[in-house]
Amino acid sequence: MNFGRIRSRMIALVGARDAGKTVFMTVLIHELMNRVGARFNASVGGSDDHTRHRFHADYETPLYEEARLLGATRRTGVTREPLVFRFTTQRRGLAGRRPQHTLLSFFDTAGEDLTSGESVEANLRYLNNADGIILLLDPLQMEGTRQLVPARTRAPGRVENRPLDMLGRVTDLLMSRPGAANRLIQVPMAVCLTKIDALHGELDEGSPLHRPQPTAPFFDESDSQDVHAQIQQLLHRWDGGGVDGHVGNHYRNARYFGVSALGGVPDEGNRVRGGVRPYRVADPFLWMLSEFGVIPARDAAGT
Ligand SMILES: Nc1nc2c(ncn2[C@@H]2O[C@H](COP(=O)(O)OP(=O)(O)OP(=O)(O)O)[C@@H](O)[C@H]2O)c(=O)[nH]1
Ligand SMILES: [Mg+2]
Repeated sequence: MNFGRIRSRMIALVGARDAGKTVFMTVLIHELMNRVGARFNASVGGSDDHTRHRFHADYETPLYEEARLLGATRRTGVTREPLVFRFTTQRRGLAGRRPQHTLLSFFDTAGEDLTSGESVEANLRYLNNADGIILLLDPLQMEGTRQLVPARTRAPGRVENRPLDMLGRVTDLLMSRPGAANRLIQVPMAVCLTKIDALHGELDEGSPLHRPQPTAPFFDESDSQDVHAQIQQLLHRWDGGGVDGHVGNHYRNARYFGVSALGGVPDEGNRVRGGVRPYRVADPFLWMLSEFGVIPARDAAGT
């Protein structure tokens, strides 16, 4: 077997405590394995036994078979091992069809590791090697949504959880790379508002976040631009201009997304009633794959 043909990409998942990282990763991978793969005629699976076993036992079974949400991800101490998945598509070339493999490593960071600059330095060095970063922000932690949703829907507010502070720590780390200080950060960054289900009532009728999620076998660029503009507006409404200004001033290639991994608010016992009904969870990931050239991007609304 020629392993030299396998492109390996590392995607890091970061976000403050309770932002929804563990749930997002579980649902994303479950979707990739069960639905999104078919959409792109791709197959997705764990690339080693450690990943296959851990994903099934620690992530998928509790959520999908027991409808139970996992507790907080514990901080590392030792180097965290990523879960590694293989995304395989067919590529047509002169020599006929051949498989194209992309390895994707996911780190499910503990939000606890992001509460101080020091601990970011110590625990998130791997961010410097990421080919893409998915940054999750919990809109329910933002000042502007406090009056909008019942208290039990929200994770307890903690000062060190403030989205802008957390983003600032990640930026500091990325800027400490040699030569990075006086240019925009190059790595693609998907900035996602999670738990969008809880704020459904706050969106205008015509919002792109009310549309059915795209199902065509390409990344829908025009739909994504609409969502980007909507999230930018929501960030200003709920969080002031801080996050948007920070992203614009530090990142060359950032895109906004709105996702719901669960599709509804869990009950008092933090159990998922009525099953997991994700909305747009795969979008940020598909954008990355299109940036990497693994899947095509197209303007569905365009001519
Ligand atoms: N309404 C709603 N709530 C969600 C969703 N995803 C997660 N939550 C809630 O947010 C809580 C935290 O989610 P986790 O995925 O464990 O958060 P995390 O970012 O991994 O947190 P740490 O591991 O502590 O860093 C869950 O227990 C749910 O109550 C969602 O899609 N919708
Ligand atoms: Mg977690």
